[in-house]
Amino acid sequence: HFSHETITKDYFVTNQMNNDSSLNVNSIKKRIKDHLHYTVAKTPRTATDRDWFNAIAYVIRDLLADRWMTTMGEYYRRDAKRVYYLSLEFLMGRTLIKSMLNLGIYDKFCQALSELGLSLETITELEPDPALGNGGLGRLAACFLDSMATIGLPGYGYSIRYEYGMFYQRFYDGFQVEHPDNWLRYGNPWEYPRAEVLYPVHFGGHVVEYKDEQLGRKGYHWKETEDVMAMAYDTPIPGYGTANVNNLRLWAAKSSRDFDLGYFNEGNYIKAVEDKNNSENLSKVLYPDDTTPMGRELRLRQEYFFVSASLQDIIRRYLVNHDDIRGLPAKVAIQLNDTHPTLAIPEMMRLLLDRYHLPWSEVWDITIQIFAYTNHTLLPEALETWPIRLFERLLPRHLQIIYQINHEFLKEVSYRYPGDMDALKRMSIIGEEGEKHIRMGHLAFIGSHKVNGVAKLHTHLMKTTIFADFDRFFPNRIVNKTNGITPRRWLNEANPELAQLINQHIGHEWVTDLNQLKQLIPLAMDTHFRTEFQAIKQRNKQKLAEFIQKQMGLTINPHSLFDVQVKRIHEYKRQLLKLLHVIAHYNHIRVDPHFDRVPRTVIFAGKSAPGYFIAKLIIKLINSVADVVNHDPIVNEQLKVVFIPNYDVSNAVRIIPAADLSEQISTAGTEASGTGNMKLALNGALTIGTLDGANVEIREEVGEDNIFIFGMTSEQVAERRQRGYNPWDYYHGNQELKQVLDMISSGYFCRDKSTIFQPVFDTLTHNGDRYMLLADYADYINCQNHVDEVYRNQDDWNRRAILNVANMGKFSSDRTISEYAHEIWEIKPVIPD
Ligand code: T68
Repeated sequence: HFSHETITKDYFVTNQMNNDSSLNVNSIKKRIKDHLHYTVAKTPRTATDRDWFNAIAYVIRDLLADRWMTTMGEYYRRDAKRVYYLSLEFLMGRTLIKSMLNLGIYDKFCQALSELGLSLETITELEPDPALGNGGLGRLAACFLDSMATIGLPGYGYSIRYEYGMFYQRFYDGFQVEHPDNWLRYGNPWEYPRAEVLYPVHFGGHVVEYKDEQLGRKGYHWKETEDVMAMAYDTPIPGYGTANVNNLRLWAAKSSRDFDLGYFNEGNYIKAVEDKNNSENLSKVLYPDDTTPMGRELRLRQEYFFVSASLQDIIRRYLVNHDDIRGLPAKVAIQLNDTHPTLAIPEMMRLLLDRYHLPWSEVWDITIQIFAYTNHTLLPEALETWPIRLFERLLPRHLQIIYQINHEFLKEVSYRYPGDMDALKRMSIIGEEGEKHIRMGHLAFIGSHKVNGVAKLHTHLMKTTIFADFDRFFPNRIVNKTNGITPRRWLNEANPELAQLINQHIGHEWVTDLNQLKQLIPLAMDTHFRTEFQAIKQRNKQKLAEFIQKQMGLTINPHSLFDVQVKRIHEYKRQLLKLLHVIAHYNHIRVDPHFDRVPRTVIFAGKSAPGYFIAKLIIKLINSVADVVNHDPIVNEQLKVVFIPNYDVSNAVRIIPAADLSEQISTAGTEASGTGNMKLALNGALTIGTLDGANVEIREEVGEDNIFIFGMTSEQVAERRQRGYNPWDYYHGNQELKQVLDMISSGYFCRDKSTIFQPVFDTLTHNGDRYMLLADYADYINCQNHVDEVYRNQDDWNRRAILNVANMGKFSSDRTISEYAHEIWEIKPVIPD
């Protein structure tokens, strides 16, 4: 047994790279020039900046490779239990700076580059930002990899090597337009292709039952399948200040043969190549749907493809130095990041039953011991289901296995609740409403030994709503693991000046032990510290203002309050509520332009799912409001609205350190956790938010005086819904709100197409205002007025901001990962000597 404290104190190894005397500025320069010459095959005279980027990346990759092979060797030698984090998404962000910082070689590289006459800033910007994820769920997986490597846990990421990541967002006439993200166009220096690590993945075909004479029972052959090959690409994942380097293994689909010889011999070359392309399409593109339904066959194929390859690989690794497959749970833990990789459960069953010929009951025990499942949403439409018909066609053997799992499970349920037919119906893996379908959440729950939510409130709501039956049936299976973020990316890298200020006062241990930030608490009372803190925030704001000027041609006032809402565009996150406030504020300015107000810059960023009509219209509305407000001479310096296009990890790193106010305003009970809320608070933004997701715990940590809470609680929301909610009561009851809504519907913000925003008005009124914006409106406006008052006293604002930074220790992903390691995976750090 070990706690997070013991992990960091006993196991943390301080920066080994600093002791590596062979690595000095001159040797770094030589290594870079060598790679430019031999790997890139360019001379300093002919090299482009991108060539230099590649040469530098190869030098760093060499350093990673040494430690990586040592680490893998050590895991093997010690026969360590491993955890495999299965996720359809890893939103890694750029690698160059992160690796330099984690290896402790940043300063030396800066010096070397400058002596080579290169600009690190220019070169950094040439690295594509790998966006193999949608939002919080994918970024959480990336933060977890950083924490596992830093702590020294034997953790592996598994996912798909999408050729195209999250789309690139541009605005045309204020509308979101999606562009393909061809991130591999110039190659990827960080990855190692493993052409020899190749597994077949089967689809389709049919199942033949046979009598196994040896075992004296029935066996099953899955036959005449279509096969796709999965090929591995490895990316080393360095920890901070440690020699541990873990692995992220991504699968690419390759045709099972170059092309169909039959067609080829017939002279039908094109058809032969077409088939090859079709199977390779499997890993072509990431699905850009965040918590919106997506029942497409290719998605199910992606899920199975990646699960099947990963399990074959995990079992192969285990069998290298073990001969009894039944010992698997002692050496392997598998975490399912949402239900997307849930097919791993029936796939594990299939392999153990059909390939290793273990009996059902034993196979089931082994499976449950290995798997754990993380839930990331309660929204009913986002809970994954797949039509039975699709399974019959694509995965017939898995369907059989799922039916049997369900059969055994429902038998238990009916013993426990005799005669309760309704419980059987509610808890079944098979849903019968509409087309018969498989409920992936039920399958994941039943097949796991632990199921977790991602914040206290979320876990509580899991227990009392969507999984209430299951919590009663399997008490103690549901546990909470409040999300976290890596302080390396989100403070040390994103906000180097603040990091340095902190180092000067409390040392740098906080980078791997974020609770150390508590030592800043007394400094919140220190005028001199507050002044320095404010100066850093001011420079960060200045830098963001320059970026906005350069990218968008828009001038903003760097001395205004930066009011930031950055996240996926979704109705439940209520970007519209923020916009209602903006419009109301605008109206006040127009009525009384000379009133002394706190100037504000309202900054939005975020992508919408391409098929999510109303979210896309909200983007257009934000841009239209921005257009009107920013061009109204009466408004002048008092209010600006900015929608920064293409929110990704790189833009997050630019925006977050410059924020004063963090908008976390989802309807209570809808945001599972949020992680942007943590990033913003860690960088000294004050939160305005509802008691939703992790906001509840942020309030606990920073204290209620240092956060602006408004709106209904999740209980009040549930109660209002029960009682019957009528948005028109608020429309008619609040003159200011009515005016704002009428401006939206009347075409005030789009004179040439005056009805275009009617659907936005309708969702908030005729269509019932599902997320109760109108109910929370008045309290939100009051709360924003309070924000302005507090902001007028800059010194006091800074004091509160410092207390936010100082109290964010809990939200390090190191703490989160230590809890998973201890309470779910039962694994320990392994540090090479
Ligand atoms: C987010 N979920 C939660 N989903 O919304 C957020 N969904 O509250 C939480 O903090 C975060 O997960 C981490 O736990 C997502 O980001 C997706 O991106 C997604 C992707 C595909 C399908 C469904």
